[in-house]
Amino acid sequence: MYSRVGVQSLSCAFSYVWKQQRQVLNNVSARSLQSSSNASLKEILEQKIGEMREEVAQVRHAVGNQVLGTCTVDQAYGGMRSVKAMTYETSLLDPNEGIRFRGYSIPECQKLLPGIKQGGEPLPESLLFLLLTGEIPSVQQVTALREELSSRAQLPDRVKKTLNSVSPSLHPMAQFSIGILAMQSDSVFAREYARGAPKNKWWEYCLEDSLTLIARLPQVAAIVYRNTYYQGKQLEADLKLDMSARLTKMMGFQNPEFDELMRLYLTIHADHEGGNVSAHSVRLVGSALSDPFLSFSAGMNGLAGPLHGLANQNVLTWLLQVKEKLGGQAPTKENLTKICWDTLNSGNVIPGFGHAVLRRTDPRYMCQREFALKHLPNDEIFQLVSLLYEVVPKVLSEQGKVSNPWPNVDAHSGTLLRYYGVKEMTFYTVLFGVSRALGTLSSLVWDRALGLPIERPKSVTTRWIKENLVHKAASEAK
Ligand code: AMX
Repeated sequence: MYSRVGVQSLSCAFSYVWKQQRQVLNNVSARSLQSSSNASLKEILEQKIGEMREEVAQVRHAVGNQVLGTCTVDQAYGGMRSVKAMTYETSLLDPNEGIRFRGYSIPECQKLLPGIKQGGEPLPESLLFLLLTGEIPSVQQVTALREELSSRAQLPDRVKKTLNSVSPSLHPMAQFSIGILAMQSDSVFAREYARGAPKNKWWEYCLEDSLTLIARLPQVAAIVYRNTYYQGKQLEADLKLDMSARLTKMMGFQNPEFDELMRLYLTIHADHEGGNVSAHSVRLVGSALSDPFLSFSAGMNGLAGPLHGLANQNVLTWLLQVKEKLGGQAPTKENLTKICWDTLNSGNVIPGFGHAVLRRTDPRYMCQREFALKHLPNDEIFQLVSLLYEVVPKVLSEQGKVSNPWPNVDAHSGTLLRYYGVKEMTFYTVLFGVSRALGTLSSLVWDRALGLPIERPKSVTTRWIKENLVHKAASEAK
């Protein structure tokens, strides 16, 4: 493994908010860095959790009664879009700049997080360390985490049996979720909670379950893949490999370049702050103290929706339809514009474009585009994707409905997977799910560490709104 550059070479183009956030991180890190560069994940977490509990108490003491966000009637009917009503520590999404994991942008993560080779993509295990602790790990620390995960990676036979008994006609995301639920009886959190574990220990049991889940997910995914598309011919897990290479090998691929793509893929899909459907489902279900297996399965059921993670499957389906409609003609801006309008006029969305928070091209799209420019510049589908990048935002802007006409992460991922041989589109969201575990479960550990209570926002009926707001407004207008 190779750690690429020092912390001092961080890009200096940070927004004010991020400078402040980084400062907080640096202050915390400065206190602990000397002792922690070789410290174990758990030791660092123990220290950070103590510090963070204190920090949260101070913040709540100082500004606990200030308004964080408001909610209009339109927002209540409109999916609570942009209502600031929760905290989430592992990542933050800026509408223009995109995601930052613990303060680090994707290009910064690509530079700073240890990978398997010089100049290569970061290891998702490195990102996991960052998400959990807020610290860029040393090579030694990532090696230790890899070993920890490997030691937990073997799937119990009873889980394999459950997965093998499921009909391969079930959507791979449903199979994946069943596989996750089938591991629930291994939950240390559920066992210790039932034994009366004290609240300040819950995060440790949550961490236990989260590491086990993350370690085993590649094999769950690979079994779903082989059962669905390869008549159940499964391949053994090579526990010496990092999780990305282990996953591709168990799926049946032997291509180091594809392993690198998988490292990038599993890194960039990991987390996207707290309000998206998968992250929020994990948080919400976990807040009832359902264990991490139950909580993560709930998140995966949300990820399986076409407006969320399933969009990666739908994008490739749509791209292949576009190709078919071209009927052998070379794609041009003109014929693609017409096809895009046909899609919209038939009442469908253009998958892979738009976002509830982002207002620019998703940096996760950009880093996949850069990967494609480096490794598959002449691929026909990549060239189609490139041309659509010039066409779709114009069409969507002209239509005038969308808040954001730019591509999101899903507009690109399927093209890369297909190039390396994963042609089964219905499987794509499972890979998204393997990655999403890194962020949502790291966050779940912090939820328990910070003692977050059960979530229970207040709802009202339309009648309540009429009685309390409409009638009031009408009588004031008289
Ligand atoms: N194509 C056509 N219409 C779109 C569109 C698209 N790509 N994106 C948004 N719109 C439409 C919406 O359907 C909505 O129409 P309506 O008023 O008739 O219901 C209108 O534009 C306004 O929507 P918005 O405020 O721009 O978006 P949103 O926050 O409600 O939804 C999202 C965001 C992602 C669900 C939406 O952009 C979409 O459906 N995109 C296509 C599916 C997709 O790529 N999803 C993946 C998102 C990333 C992820 O979670 N993995």
